[in-house]
Amino acid sequence: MSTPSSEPAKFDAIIVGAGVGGLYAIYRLRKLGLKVRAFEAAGGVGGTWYWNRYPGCRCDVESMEYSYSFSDELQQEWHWPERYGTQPEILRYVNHVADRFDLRRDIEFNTRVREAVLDRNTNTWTVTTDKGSVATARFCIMATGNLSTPRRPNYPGLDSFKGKWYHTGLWPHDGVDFTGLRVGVIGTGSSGVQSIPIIARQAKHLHVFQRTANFSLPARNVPMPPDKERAHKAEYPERRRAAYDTPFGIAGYPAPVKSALDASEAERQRAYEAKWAEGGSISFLYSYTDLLLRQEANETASEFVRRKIRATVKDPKTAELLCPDSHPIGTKRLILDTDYYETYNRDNVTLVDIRSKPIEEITPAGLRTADAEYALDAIVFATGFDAMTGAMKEIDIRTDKGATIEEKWADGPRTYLGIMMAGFPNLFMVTGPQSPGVKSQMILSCEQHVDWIADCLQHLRDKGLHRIEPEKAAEDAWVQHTNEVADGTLYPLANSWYTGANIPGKPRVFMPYVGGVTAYKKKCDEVAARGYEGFMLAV
Ligand code: N01
Repeated sequence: MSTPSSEPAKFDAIIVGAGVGGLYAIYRLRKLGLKVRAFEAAGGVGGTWYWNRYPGCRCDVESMEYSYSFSDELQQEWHWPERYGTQPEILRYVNHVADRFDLRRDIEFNTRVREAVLDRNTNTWTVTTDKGSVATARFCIMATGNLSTPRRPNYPGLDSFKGKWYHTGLWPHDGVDFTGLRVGVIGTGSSGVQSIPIIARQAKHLHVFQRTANFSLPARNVPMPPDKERAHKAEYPERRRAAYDTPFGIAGYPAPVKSALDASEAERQRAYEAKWAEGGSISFLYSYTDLLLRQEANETASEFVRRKIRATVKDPKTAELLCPDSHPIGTKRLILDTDYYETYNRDNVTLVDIRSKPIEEITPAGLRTADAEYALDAIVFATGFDAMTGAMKEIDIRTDKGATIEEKWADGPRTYLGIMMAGFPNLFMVTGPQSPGVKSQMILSCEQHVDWIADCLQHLRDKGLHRIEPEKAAEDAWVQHTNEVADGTLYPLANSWYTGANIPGKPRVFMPYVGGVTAYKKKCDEVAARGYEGFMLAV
């Protein structure tokens, strides 16, 4: 890599991020014979699984599915010890992949990309890092992740806090021992819900500060049954293919055939009970065809879970506070937990409602809400991320014609297929906004995008072309289509990170594509088959 005073290092493609998507991009582009360089802010590979080391962190997609499909030897040889992978196990797997395919030699770790600037005359991206080093490439691939920009609320007084504070998305590598401490967890999304039961077992007392109650289902994690693993591996290639023919990119769940409103109350209860006992979110949301489409149908499932909460949590006031009433079930990321609601039956756990009595400040001794003071030795911010657009917007992405990402996405993201943006040629995104990424099995979506990008680069090379850029009309149509699809569902009703509602001042736009993996992949394949329809290709 060059220093500021020397000539920029030259590559064919620069990849930003060495998470699941970035690693596969290195592998795939290298196979095309391209000279690639990846920059990674972390000290190691793994992206989200590198940073999110909070207690209880575990994937909510089953481990036999949540893994790469590109190498049959890899998927046959790797053994997942549990139904759902833990963070350490997934990180071990990603490291294994990096070693097995010798990917590290093309990655510069502990290096954050600050700026990416296009020269349209030469079709060259110049990337500058926080080390001041500079590299150039014809193509730039943003594998920057959807949940990689942690955010905590801007409460006054944090600097004065005498205890220690943490963010779940930036957890210390050597862990945290909460034994004997008075701990406050702020936030009850997936990260809070997964960590709260474990922190409660260590802490002297745990206060959970909840602004919005969320729906959570039991994960029912178990050691991997050997017969299940054998059966899955025997059919791996077919199952991987079948996954693309499902809405969420996950095979093995029979598609629903009936509206919830066409079932009797007793039939619905039986169906929901069976799914509750089975564990997992896809299975539950697949109970009926219209749980994410019609509020009345959704309410039958929402109320089923509320009844479970009331039956589990002994203190009725706490139970009521934990019952979500602000959004239909599934319209925020449906959480999977182990003993979450049960944790509120412990004597050392107190739920605090900060919707009616917000946190006003952090004090030297803890925090103060509108009506009380809480003495704390440690505060855990489980407050989420500037999702989907945050990581890209932290980089100063611009062209010599004056286009900037800041301006381009001022009113929300605009992309064609979630892969490229008009005005920013040769800049690709892996699972960008307006693609199904976060609403699918992420590794499958990363592979799909990287394969599409690699095929596109091959096509350009075969035709002697050097530039690709979406037509503005194609982008406008895709943005409109994405919005229309979302508006036909219940998703926009929730104040979620899908809509940017969790970040003050962020434009409220529903960002993922929820038309399903099948329809999306078909569209991407058709676009490519028609000579990259909707894109301008040039020498
Ligand atoms: O973040 P979140 P997360 N004052 O945004 C609260 C993936 N993930 O890190 O809802 C007070 O969901 C906020 O309250 P509200 C998964 O896709 C996956 O938990 O905005 N509270 C909410 O309760 C997930 O969806 C896994 O009212 C504030 C919480 O903090 C995504 O990452 C595990 C606040 C944030 O919840 C993000 O999950 C973990 C404020 N100012 C994460 N600001 C698995 O695979 C925010 N909150 C299982």
